[in-house]
Amino acid sequence: IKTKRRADYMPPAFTISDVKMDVVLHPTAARITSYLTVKRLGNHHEKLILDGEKLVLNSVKIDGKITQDYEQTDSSLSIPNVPNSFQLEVITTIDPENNKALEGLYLSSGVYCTQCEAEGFRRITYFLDRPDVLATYEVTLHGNKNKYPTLLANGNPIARGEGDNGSHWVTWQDPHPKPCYLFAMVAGDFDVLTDEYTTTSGRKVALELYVDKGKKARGPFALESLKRAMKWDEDTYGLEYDLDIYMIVAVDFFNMGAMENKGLNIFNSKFVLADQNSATDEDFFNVESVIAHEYFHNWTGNRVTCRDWFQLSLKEGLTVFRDQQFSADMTSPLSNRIKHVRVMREHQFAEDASAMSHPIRPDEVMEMNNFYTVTVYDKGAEVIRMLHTLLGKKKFRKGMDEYFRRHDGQAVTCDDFVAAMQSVTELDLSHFALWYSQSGTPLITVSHQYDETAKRMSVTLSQHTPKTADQSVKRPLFMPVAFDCIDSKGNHYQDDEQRVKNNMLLLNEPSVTLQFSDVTSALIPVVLGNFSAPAKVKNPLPSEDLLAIFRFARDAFNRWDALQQLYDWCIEQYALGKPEAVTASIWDGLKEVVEREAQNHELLGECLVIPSFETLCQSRSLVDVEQLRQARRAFCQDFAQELATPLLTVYKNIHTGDYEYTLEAVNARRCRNVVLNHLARLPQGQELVCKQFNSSDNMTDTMGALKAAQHGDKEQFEKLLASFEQQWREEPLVLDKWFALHATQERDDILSHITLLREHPQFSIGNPNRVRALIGSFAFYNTAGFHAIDGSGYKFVTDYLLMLDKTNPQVAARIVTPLTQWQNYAPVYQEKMKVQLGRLLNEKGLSRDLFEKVSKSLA
Ligand code: B3K
Ligand code: ZN
Repeated sequence: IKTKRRADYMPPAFTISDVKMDVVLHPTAARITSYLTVKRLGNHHEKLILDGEKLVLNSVKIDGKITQDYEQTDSSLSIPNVPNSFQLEVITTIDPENNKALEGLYLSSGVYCTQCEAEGFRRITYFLDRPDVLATYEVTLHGNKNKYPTLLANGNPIARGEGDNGSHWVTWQDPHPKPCYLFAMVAGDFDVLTDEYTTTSGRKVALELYVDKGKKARGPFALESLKRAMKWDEDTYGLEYDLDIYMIVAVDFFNMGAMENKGLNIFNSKFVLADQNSATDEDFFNVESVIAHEYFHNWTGNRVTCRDWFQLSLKEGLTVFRDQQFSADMTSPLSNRIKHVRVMREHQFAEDASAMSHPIRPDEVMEMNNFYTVTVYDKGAEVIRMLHTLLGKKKFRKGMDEYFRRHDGQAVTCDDFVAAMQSVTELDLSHFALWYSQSGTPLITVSHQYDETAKRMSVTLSQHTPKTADQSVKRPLFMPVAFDCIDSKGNHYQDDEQRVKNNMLLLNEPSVTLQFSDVTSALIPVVLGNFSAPAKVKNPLPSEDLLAIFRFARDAFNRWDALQQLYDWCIEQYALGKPEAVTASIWDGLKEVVEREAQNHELLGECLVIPSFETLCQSRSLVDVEQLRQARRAFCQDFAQELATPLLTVYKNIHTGDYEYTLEAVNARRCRNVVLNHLARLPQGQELVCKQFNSSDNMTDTMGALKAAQHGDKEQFEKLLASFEQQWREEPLVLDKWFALHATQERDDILSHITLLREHPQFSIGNPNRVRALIGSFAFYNTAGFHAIDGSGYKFVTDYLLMLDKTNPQVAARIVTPLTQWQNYAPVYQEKMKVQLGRLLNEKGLSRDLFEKVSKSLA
């Protein structure tokens, strides 16, 4: 298996400017005829080498004449002695029904659809399957009229007609040159929701949403979200949609969330279908944000695309940043920011600490699908956010305008993006650009000293990036560190030299020391407001200082974070066997927090969430899983007991009324459910849980009650689970919530329990949503079961992956992630995790996807 390197990039030897395709659908023998306009680039005599996988080749014609002069391998078709400019016709046959990898063209539950990013187009026909080859497409689809009344491809429909034996055909034309990874086609029998959107400049766009028959009522929210996204992109970036029609198709079998194919997005139905009965507030939020994300790709990704796959963050980091901005505008900045930080701390920091560590612009790749990571996406978005912080809103917009002015219609690099930004600012971005090439999580350490006699305070911030599996030498980064200094009464202080400007410190050296003169008491440094850089912070402060930050800091994120740090410290005391270190005054401080913020549902809801086990792991090393898990659990139990009275008051005082999806109502439900989750650990909570479950008129409160119930009486929990299944057994998408809840249970027989659930009529190894819900949830979030000390959890997941890898390597390679993060755990766990990774590595015929992750993690 070959490693591809970023440094080896070469422009293509040929290009393809126009593609005409004729597709005759058939479950096991679909016939693809492609007519390609090919041109040699530059002065050379190389042969034309096209990519192709799992294709049956029927014929090759050059300028209309059949030729046998070609060579075929498993992954390519080479044709020597071609003219400088010619028409190539290739006919291939493929097998969509048996395509269980869900890449290329596949047929699942009666729907044909495609997934071409990153390198799936080569499973449809021979092609230069690389993003720097841009072509216009005209595609004709033929299919049975009854079974597939809907035939879709990118662009606009330009002709349709009837054929023999009950078939029909439609021709689609996409005038915008695009890389083949944005190609899509769909055939099926759907319900359609239609709407219309008029852009600022007056262009009318038809909107069409295709969903499974009978699911129409769950579509409107997605369509409304789309219109909000279109409007927002016009208002915020001046970007309008550029075709007459925008289509979204929801399918049940999909490897990831959604795909931004030009004019024809294909979505996992999980991110389209939503109504109050079947979807939680979180589901609604996700629908809106994924719809927006894919829409925003039309400019950041499609109009300006990537030169090569190493540049993936060019489109993904930027588009995630844009969808985050959008969501913050549609809902609220604080809860959004906290959401992103949780992803960074739980998942991205863990990736950096593992053998899969890579920069947001990777240098080496075996299987591209393995690099759709939290690093490329979420850390990538954090890097863009820092640029936004450094340049300010106005200049950032100017830089974006310049980026589109320079590169519309091109396939470019991350350097091109930074250069466009550089052109609008005096700030030298050359040091900043290190964020693209250096992997790892920087640690900012804060130390401070107060000199009582001199009445001087000094605060030192130093940065250090620990070496990672992929890079041993690290340099200091350039980062904006939001900084504030307060005293215990809440007064704010400015440093003598005014190195902190507008609460922002630009850290570009290994360390910097700030001086504060004429201060009459020690000050409290408040660091990394709004999570201004993707870094870890070590700023050990006593609990009273953390509570003071919560009370007085200007930055809401800092306030939330101070409590997170306090919880983390408390749990550590429990782990050290000193729970009494969490004194009555700390509990009192926490009670006060609840009482004082009782009306602020958004902040309180977030502040009452105890850091997850995974987040706790990131501030520790060689974690003794069992010890930390027990400590966290014991702390949660005491938390509920100590705070019972104020929590109960909050719960009772939040009246959510009839279901509405509004910001206020979402925050109220969220706060109430977080509180219920604590109360459920107490005898007096059982009734509340039951009552909420039975009286709920929406999925948010139903799931809130169900999740809370797992902390209380086991029998009652089982009862509620059973009643949930009764109600939703015909709705696999809803049942996924139930599968996931089962999979994360702490119970001694968890493995046989999951084995039993695999036999559930709605479970299927062929459906990625089911597999992620049951097996993925276990591997990622069932701390007790996955990390069982006898290694049985690791073995269980590995056994499953060995099976899954045979059909769907992409999904298998995602679920292996927790195993590859063995470095974080104590040696007893490490050894057992590595045994299972070894089993995977020894497997004959292991996919490239799994091989890359497993071999790297054992290297
Ligand atoms: N660009 C796609 C992801 C493709 C993943 C390929 N394995 C969805 C998105 O990021 O919008
Ligand atoms: Zn994306």
